[in-house]
Amino acid sequence: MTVQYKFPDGFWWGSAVSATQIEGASREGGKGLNIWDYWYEKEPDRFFNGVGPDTTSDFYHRYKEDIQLMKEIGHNTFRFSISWSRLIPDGIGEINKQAIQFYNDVIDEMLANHIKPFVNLYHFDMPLEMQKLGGWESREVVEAYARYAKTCFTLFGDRVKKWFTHNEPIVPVEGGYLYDFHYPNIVDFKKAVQVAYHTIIAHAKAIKEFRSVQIPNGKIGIILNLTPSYPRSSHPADIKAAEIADLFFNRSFLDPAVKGKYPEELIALLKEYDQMPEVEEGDRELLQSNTVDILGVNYYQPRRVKAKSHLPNPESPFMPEWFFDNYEMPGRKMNPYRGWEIYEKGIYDIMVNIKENYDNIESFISENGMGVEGEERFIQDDMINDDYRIQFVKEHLKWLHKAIEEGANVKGYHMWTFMDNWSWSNAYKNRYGFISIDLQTQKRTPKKSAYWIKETSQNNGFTE
Ligand code: BGP
Repeated sequence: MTVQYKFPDGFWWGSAVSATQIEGASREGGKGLNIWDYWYEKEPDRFFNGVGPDTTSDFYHRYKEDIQLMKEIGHNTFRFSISWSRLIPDGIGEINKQAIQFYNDVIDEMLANHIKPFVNLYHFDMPLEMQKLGGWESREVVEAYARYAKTCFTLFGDRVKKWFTHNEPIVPVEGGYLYDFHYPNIVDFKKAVQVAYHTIIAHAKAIKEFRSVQIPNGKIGIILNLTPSYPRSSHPADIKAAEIADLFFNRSFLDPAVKGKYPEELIALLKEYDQMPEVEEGDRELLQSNTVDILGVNYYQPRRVKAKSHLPNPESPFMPEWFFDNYEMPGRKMNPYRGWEIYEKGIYDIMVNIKENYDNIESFISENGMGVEGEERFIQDDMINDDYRIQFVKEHLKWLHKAIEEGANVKGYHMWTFMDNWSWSNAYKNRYGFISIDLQTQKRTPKKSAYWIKETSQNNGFTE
């Protein structure tokens, strides 16, 4: 059969999840609390319909059934995260044997079904005891994380060959320290910079541990949400606004992770506004000598910006938005449920940028997807007919295919997400999965897109 959009041999087809969003069992199996368990206890109203992270999609108990479904829909790879507070309940002390057993079982079950595990170490889920020390504000927590990372490599590295230090590390910075959508709900740019800096130092230390453990054929990377910054116009002020947004939200992690150093322009800007973080001797060398082997790219939406129309209030908290205004492009295509623009070409622009400016490092799409509210509207013959999701994936894959044809070193495409899961404050509002979940019974039912992805992975591509 001739396939119109054919992907390279061995292309990784799969999906991604994170521990807090699917495991449930938040107080079972010896797990310690993390900031989500704690924040929900404190402020349940900040979560959609008051639904918290305690049960989520119950993967902790149903992983066998879920892995069977993954196999059935053609996954050859799957990314999950280890919950730091499950493995080391207080973040630094004793290792929880039940957690070792659980993650061993998940990994073994995946391998027995020919699904390669991609494992991420940190997905927004700071152990509560570590947050009490200041979370990423604290250098002590950086050290604890490096120990946790080493523990994971040692325990699971015989079977797990793809490792990731962080998922979207800019998000806890934005959510927890700038825009009030993650615990600890602080608004303080200088702390945000410190948190971002410590996250990348922790990342480099984990890579150093990884190299010393020496996992045969092992690779380590980071997963970044790259949001291309498009200026409203070619006016120099708009272009400058877009460049600054790019520095803050993309290059702040992309450059140190891939190139081992921060962009000069970012350092100059932070110095000018007296917002530099505290650094320690040896940090620069640490970053330089511990760059990634592989880059995961999460892509959902572009960022459109324009030059500021008004000067910022000098009395207000210093913010990235002191340098640009967000721009609503007329006629933009929206996902109204999530409030995110859909711009498929963005995926291509990111890959061209990585090819041209980041040494064409090995990469893959580690998340892309579409959250839709009220999907039961689309049920026909007991199945959600999510044609909009199939369309969304196709259009993104076409652009990805074009980037690959032009030489981008892209090895796979993972969807967010495998089955409907709990989202950080939206809980189960928007559904993203190939598999739907009935929250009352936890029954899993493949959506139409599950059958589509199965065929696409089997054919290693698709025809329009
Ligand atoms: C990414 C995160 C995921 C996931 C996804 C969808 O930023 O890595 O954890 O949640 O976005 O976003 P949301 O759940 O906020 O709709």
